[in-house]
Amino acid sequence: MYNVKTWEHVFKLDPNKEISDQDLEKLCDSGTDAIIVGGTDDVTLDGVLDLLARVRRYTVPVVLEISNLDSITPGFDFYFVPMVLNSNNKEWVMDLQHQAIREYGDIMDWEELFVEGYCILNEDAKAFRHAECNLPDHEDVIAYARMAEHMFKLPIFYMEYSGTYGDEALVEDVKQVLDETRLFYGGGITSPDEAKQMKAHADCIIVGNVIYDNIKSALKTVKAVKDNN
Ligand code: 1GP
Repeated sequence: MYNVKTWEHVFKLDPNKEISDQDLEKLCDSGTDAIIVGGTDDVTLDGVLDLLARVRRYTVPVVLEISNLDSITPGFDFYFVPMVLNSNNKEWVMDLQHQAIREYGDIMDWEELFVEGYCILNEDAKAFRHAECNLPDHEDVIAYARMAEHMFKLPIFYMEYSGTYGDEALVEDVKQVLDETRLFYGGGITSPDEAKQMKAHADCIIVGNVIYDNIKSALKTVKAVKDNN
């Protein structure tokens, strides 16, 4: 069985974006640790099922990052559930999760479920507005990370800069306060150098947009991370 705790590199595919079979094959066979299916806008069950079926042809583990109740489906290896720690609206912290468990609690395999303590740090990201976030300062982020590890015992703390390259010094400082909780970093990684730099601090980096903008650079981020060991 796959061990999420050892993952270092993950590609995130948006079910609302087109990807060719050739590019998908390259991503799945790249040596990445997993493929996450997830997005913010117009995530539909059809889009999720289409990607699930296409990624399933390969051996790479595939994860559904749940963005809405309508697009949840069986068949994934894991389900990642975002809990947006810096949202102003309790809905994104626990109410959607509560509804999902009300609906699917009887059939859930709890071993497949991982809660991600999300901290969304790019004010211009769609997810930031969508989840009604406030922008935390340095000390706020450190405190969210500590809450994730010591209060909520979350397996993952996710620094989400979606669309922009984040603050390396902050990622480094967050890593210092995490021990059991894995630090995921995502946002604006477009080159092997950026991948390497963020991976120097984060346990796992998530590569998204560049897949659609420059597949060659996207693929190079895998080797950059794996060679760093
Ligand atoms: C998005 O963190 C991921 O949820 C990756 O971000 O799309 O900017 O690479 P990018």
